[in-house]
Amino acid sequence: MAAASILYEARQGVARITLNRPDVLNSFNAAMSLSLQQILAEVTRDVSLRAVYLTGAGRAFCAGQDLGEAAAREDSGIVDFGARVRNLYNPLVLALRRMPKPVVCAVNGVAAGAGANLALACDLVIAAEEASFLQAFVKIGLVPDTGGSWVLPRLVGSAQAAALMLLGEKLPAAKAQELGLIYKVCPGAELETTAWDLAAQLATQPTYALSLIKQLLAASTQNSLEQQLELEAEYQGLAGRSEDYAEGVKAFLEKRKPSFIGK
Ligand code: T3D
Repeated sequence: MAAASILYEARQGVARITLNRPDVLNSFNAAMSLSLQQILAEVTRDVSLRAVYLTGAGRAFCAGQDLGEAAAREDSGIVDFGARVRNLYNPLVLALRRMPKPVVCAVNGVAAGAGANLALACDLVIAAEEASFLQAFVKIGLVPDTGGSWVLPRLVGSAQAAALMLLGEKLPAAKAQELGLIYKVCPGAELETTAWDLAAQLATQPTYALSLIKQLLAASTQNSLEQQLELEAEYQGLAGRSEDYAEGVKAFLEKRKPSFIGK
């Protein structure tokens, strides 16, 4: 029986998701994308899960599209790449961005093409020192997808984004951190513990406020200052009515650690 292309378990309030096609550097075939879409939809709905941890099995994070599957498809006739991107990759980006809980991505090795941009759709990206990021699309005559052309200029500015997308060169993890592409780098042997501990800690935090913070960050890329100030006021109105706010203030006054329930 074929191994599952996505491994999934729930522990300590964290949904742990592993891309699991290590022989092909966890590259995406259609089945893996559809399976990941289904898991992300379930995790979105499950209020007992308050953080997500995403990583890859073996020595890579994800090498983007499975080029073996692509070659087989091309042999059998014309391929609608637009439809594939709409059906297989765009839903993943939107699910991660709209996930009402924080997503920590542990990039354990090379992240190429759609794999790089899948990582960049997560909220906090931690990479192993030996990991790298690669906008590989141009090397095979494609354009960036999976949100790359949207997120890269916003993270690193248009000059660096242009170089990354037009040259398709490998960017080592340390350089990715220096440019502001990712949150941080750590030794490979410490990646799992560092990223997992962060996800587990986030799962004890005021999840509702975290989800509103994610929405504020997303909206800030489009909004004027006036619009953003108004949105902050609106969301503060919502957060201020949450049970976690009441608990946070009570715990502060009682000089103890808060016990947040995520509502
Ligand atoms: O229809 C659609 O889906 C359109 C959407 C497209 C989105 C995209 O993501 S386009 C970009 C596709 N990805 C790439 O072009 C990356 C291709 N891979 C590489 O450039 C390199 O493999 C890496 C830089 C990622 C890693 O290099 P390295 O030297 O560490 O490993 P390697 O030796 O090249 O690869 C190891 C094995 O994985 C090898 O198989 P083998 O020889 O051991 O049997 C290799 O063929 C396989 N592999 C690596 N990447 C892919 C792959 N197999 C299938 N698809 C891959 N993307």
